[in-house]
Amino acid sequence: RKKEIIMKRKLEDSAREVHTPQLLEEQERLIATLIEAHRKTYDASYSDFSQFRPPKRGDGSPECRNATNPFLMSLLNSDMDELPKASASGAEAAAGDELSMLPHLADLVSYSIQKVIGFAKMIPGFKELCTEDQISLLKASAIEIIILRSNESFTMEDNSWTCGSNEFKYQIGDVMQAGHKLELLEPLVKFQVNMKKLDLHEAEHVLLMAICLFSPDRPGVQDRCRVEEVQEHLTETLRAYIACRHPLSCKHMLYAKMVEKLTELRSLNEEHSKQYLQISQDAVNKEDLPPLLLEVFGNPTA
Ligand code: 8C9
Repeated sequence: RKKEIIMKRKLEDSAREVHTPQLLEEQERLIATLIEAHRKTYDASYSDFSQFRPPKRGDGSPECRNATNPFLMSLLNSDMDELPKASASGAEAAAGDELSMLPHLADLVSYSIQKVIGFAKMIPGFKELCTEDQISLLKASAIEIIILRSNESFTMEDNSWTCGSNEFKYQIGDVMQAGHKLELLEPLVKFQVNMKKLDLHEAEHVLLMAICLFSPDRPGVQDRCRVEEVQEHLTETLRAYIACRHPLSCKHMLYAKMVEKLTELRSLNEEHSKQYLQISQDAVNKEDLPPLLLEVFGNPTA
């Protein structure tokens, strides 16, 4: 009888271990490190944005977007009776011109790449990789991590990325004025909405970005085993975190849903590569694309 009770208790104990894993001290520390790394590299006041080349938005009217008479248009639409000095190319006058948002968004993306690199360097295990592997991981995941981190500024109120003032509020139309096609931007916004609905904790958000970075199947990665080891450690930590910190009502399938987001990011990434090639060729004025952006996403003229 006594033996039976002891046996029963043992079984219950092991069952509890399976169903409610503990967050190990080491995992707690990892999460704290990642959160700190993110906070150091994500400025939620967006005060740096005023240093980017300014955004230029057309009024959205067909006349403006398809301006065949940019100079006439600018004179008719303003109180000026002289052409602005810097508009010899017509680019200034046609604020609604095809690629008018490109310089600003290119600067935003270049800035974001720098922040992602800073974040990566603070993830335990990243600096221990050889430089070649660090570069391969960053090149492949940069756009995915930017899309993930941008969820913090995304709002479902008007489906925009709102970074402070109206000047730095980005809607689909603004991104189209950087040469991106609606076919790519619709899934991008849908992705943001679905991410927002997951309502992730900060710990889950930063773990997802780290897991995305440490994907062993990226092209060019030499030491796949090391990358996989780190990724498994991160996913184990994420599972444990969800199991013991996330409220029962909403943790249902959360881990699976997060993994699904990584798959969706892959297809956004793939589509992006195609469009990037197009845009970088259209951007006749190559100065529009910062050197870091060309290095990370590729320079077709190099
Ligand atoms: O290759 C790209 C590119 C961008 C501008 C160019 O002039 C040339 C090339 C990036 C393309 C992507 C869209 C395609 C993804 C599938 C880019 C346009 C997207 C952004 C920058 C549009 C605006 C809102 C990717 C992420 C989008 C946004 C990010 C918002 C952020 C604000 C803030 O949360 C970035 C984040 O790092 C923040 C600091």
